[in-house]
Amino acid sequence: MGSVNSRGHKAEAQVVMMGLDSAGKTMILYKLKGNPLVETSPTVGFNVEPLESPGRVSLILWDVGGQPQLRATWKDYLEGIDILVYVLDSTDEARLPEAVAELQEVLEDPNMAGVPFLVLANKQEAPDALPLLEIRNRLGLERFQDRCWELRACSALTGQGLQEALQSLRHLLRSC
Ligand SMILES: Nc1nc2c(ncn2[C@@H]2O[C@H](COP(=O)(O)OP(=O)(O)OP(=O)(O)O)[C@@H](O)[C@H]2O)c(=O)[nH]1
Ligand SMILES: [Mg+2]
Repeated sequence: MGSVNSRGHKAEAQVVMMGLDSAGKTMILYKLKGNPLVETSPTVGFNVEPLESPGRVSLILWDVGGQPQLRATWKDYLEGIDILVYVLDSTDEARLPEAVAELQEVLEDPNMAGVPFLVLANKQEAPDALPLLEIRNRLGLERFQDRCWELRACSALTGQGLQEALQSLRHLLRSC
């Protein structure tokens, strides 16, 4: 997937965003697009939007619904993927083990071999958000030792950390 420009570099990268329901994927997508949503409803299927950035690789961002009954379809979005963005709800400590288990399952898909990923710890502006360091520990670094990945804090509500997340995406796409 993805077209190639005249210098042989990919001109377009397919970015697939996954994570448990209510993690904030759809809010992130539209905040990045510059059309922030006041309210969202659970995504059934997916949203897809281009993120233009003159002179650089443009990103096609797929936002896939995360409700339990939709997760069996996640593997259908992994063919030809250039990078995975996995969104965590930093306030949902109870479901963090479930979120990590689902990420692990995605990473085991054959289409994910050699594909870098970015974990976004969203809702960081919330007073009850787990700190990034805590999330890093709970993710279990040793699990991903042989992979190219980054972890970033963000808030789709305030926009905090989203530009840095884009920088991480570009860095991972360039160097992995
Ligand atoms: N406090 C806070 N709430 C957020 C943030 N991002 C999203 N939310 C809220 O979390 C809820 C779920 O957001 P969505 O973007 O619909 O979540 P989703 O990951 O797309 O969920 P599915 O489509 O079901 O997979 C909504 O009520 C949002 O307002 C954030 O950064 N901070
Ligand atoms: Mg959604």
